[in-house]
Amino acid sequence: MKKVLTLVAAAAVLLAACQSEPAKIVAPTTTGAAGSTGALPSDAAAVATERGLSPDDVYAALKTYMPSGKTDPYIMFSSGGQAGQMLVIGVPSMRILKEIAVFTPEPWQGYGFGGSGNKILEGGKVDGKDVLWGDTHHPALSETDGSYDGQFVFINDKANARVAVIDLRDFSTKQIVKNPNAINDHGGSFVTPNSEYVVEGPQYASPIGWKYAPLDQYKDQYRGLITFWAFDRTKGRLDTSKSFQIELPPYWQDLCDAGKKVSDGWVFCNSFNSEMATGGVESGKPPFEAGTTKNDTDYLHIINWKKAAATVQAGKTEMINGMAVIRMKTAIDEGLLYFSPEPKSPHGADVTPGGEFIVVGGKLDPHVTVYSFDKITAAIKAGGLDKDAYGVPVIPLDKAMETQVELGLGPLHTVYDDKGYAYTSLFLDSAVARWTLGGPYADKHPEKPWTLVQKLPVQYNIGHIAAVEGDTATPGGNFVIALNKWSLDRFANVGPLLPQNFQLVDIGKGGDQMKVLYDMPIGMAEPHYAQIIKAERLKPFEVYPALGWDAEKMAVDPNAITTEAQARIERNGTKVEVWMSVIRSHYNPEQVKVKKGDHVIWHLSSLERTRDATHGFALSGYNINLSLEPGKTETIEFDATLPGTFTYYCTEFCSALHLEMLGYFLVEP
Ligand code: K7E
Ligand code: CUA
Repeated sequence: MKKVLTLVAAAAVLLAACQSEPAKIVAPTTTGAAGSTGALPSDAAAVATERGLSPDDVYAALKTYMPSGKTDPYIMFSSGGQAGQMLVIGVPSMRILKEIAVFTPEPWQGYGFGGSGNKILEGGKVDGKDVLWGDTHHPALSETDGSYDGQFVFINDKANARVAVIDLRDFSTKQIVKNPNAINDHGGSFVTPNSEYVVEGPQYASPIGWKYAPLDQYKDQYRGLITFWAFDRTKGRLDTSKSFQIELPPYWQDLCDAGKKVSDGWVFCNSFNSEMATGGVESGKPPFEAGTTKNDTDYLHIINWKKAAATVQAGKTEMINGMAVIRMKTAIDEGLLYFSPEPKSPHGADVTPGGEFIVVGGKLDPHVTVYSFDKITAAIKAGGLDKDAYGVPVIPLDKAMETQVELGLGPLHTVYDDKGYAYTSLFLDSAVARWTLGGPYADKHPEKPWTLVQKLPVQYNIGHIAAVEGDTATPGGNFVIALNKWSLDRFANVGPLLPQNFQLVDIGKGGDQMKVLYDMPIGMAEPHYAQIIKAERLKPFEVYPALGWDAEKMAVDPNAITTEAQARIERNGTKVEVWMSVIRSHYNPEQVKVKKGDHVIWHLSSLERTRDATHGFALSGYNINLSLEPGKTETIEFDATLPGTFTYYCTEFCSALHLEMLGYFLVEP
């Protein structure tokens, strides 16, 4: 007779085993009473023994395994780093669901190979020239009242100061904007609590509008510049005409976070290089790494964006390259810009769920510094503040600080759960620190407020940390993910360039110890930040809502055809226009004949309504490649400069006769 036990009993056995020293996993002797969740076969223990799995390993497997056909409760949107893309990952299974093409052409999605993706990528041109990659850092899901609403996600390109808009109805990029006055960014994207603005904070100071100025004019000519891109939710687009920028001193503004709830209307950014070092190690000056870390403190930037928006309304701006800019002096006079000192090379500024506190990590300090929004506003009201070198009022640290919490070496970023705990990445310690919040969070957990309660080693050099909705007004708990920069000994050797390591961490129900559950190699770039949303908040299309759908405009395309009978070719002088239908398993027409030099406009409409019945369209020799999901229409336009006999064929294995889905494109010399 087969020995069986319920999953619950199995978990109990495993958990008991986990508490003790490494032990062998034994098949339990109880039989019967298999619950509706099914039974665990006795040979599970044999598998564990054969594979050398510890009780902890088996627990981790049970927590992360996703049976075929079941879907994850959480979805992570991760930066795709230097790949310029965005990753979509199921949590806790850690399965990659999609790589969304953003700043870099991507063939599977037909993005940047002749179709509408080309138009979107054009928005990202720098000075009229293609820049076909990006260094993506911080995804920002759109929010309503400080919580994710599942409608859009934004991401920045640090290398070129660009921001992209992805529509979550079809998980594809709709817009890229180039910052007209900044050449790099970092403190973005972050959204204000109702996605009124997408914040793009600056990084390395440079003259506004990418002008030239020698480095000995750094203090006068170089500036920081924070951008507030106005978001039109109905159109799903950033609107430059309603956006604005604020000129800042040339300290290197870093990460930002928007206030929410009690601090709605404010944005907080950390900064480094208040020293205004300009490098020059080659001419005997201190290198940047020394020059930028001389001072004991830098400045937390405290910006009242609602006041800034009113200042723009009142016309107290200067137009620079088509963007309204609030000059630094105006920002100071209007009382919308303040500083407060931050200890030792800060990184990360993370607002607590209710908006009461801002937690700043100090890369060279074992503490995180917790600022109180109440104290900040009281200090501003009291007035009489000293000024920095540029005249910005500075709130003394002791007037703004709630407390400091000693966590360990290299605290960077902080996220939150639903039980009053904060989780901070410790880069130098390679650890996740869990600590208790105070104030209104103190009665959510049993420990003393503002105290470190556990440090979990991770592998290795953790940068960002993500938690389920852990940067919103309504954190979800259950898991955090360590975004580790180094993986060293975690995976099979694939040569000197190693994958990054995303480690899934079980944070339990509050009092339990954190545990690493799963290592996920990211072998395509170095992601920075990620956000995790409850899957139930996402409501994407299954197929495009109507035949002839233009996915860029999110509307029916007037050039679409909706029946095969409408397929045709029309010639007008040297202009040839093709209306092509695409349905299993043929294109119509199957022969397109033009003359060398003709201008070709080619509309392709998928007539499919079946889910997952995607067709491709690859035109040999012309660098054209499209993805035609059910209902989608795409248009390509080109000059037939290369004479010869070409084929176009379907690149998705759509049916048994997929190989027969092709046509001839004849370009007569
Ligand atoms: Cu890598 Cu947020 Cu760009 Cu910190 S940043 S790690
Ligand atoms: Cu259509 Cu293969």
